[in-house]
Amino acid sequence: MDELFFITSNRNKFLEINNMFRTSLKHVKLKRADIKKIEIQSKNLEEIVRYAAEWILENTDFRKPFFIEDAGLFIDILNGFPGPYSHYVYETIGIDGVLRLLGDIEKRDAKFLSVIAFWDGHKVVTFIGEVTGKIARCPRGSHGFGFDPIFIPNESDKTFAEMDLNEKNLYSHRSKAAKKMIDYISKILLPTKSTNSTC
Ligand code: ITT
Repeated sequence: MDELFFITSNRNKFLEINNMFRTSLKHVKLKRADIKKIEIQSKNLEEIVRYAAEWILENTDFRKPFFIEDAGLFIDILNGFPGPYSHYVYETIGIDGVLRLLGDIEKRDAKFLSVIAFWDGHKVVTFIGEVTGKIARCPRGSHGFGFDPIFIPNESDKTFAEMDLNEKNLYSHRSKAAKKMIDYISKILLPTKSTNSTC
């Protein structure tokens, strides 16, 4: 495999994973394709992303190795809301709306989940990444996208938006899912180099 397509409308998501490919999987060129895909209603990101990958295979003639990724912010006190509806919630009530829903509440635990569905040319394989943290009281930082200004991973005092891309990748849900996919590609799909040239 010398090229792999990330099917996404979100340039920031592409940049985050591309950064990992450039250091961990140099000989596979990551490309972005923005193909319209279908999203079913489900609470389960893995179900949503697997269905979308299979839909692409059944309804388009795209047959190069590709993956798609679905992510969401799950807030404990809101029973996991917005979760799979994160895109819609971001577009409608946005960060301010989420902060209003939480008000002054002390319990601000949340997590980001990322699920990648990877078509390896034969089958769809999924990889999951998770990061736990807290919702900040006010937005901070200017990097990243989406809910980055209000998410503080437990291992840091900064919001994701106060981190550059490399630092966010140390903690993020997406980098954890992408690392599993990169390991899978390295072990399963890339030919291993022989270390003994005499046999
Ligand atoms: P594609 O489905 O085309 O890849 P998208 O922007 O819709 O792009 P998702 O469905 O995966 O991406 O994400 C849903 C929303 O969740 C996204 O629009 C953001 O508002 C939020 N989100 C996801 N990952 C995030 C992250 O790493 N940092 C901040 N917000 C994130």
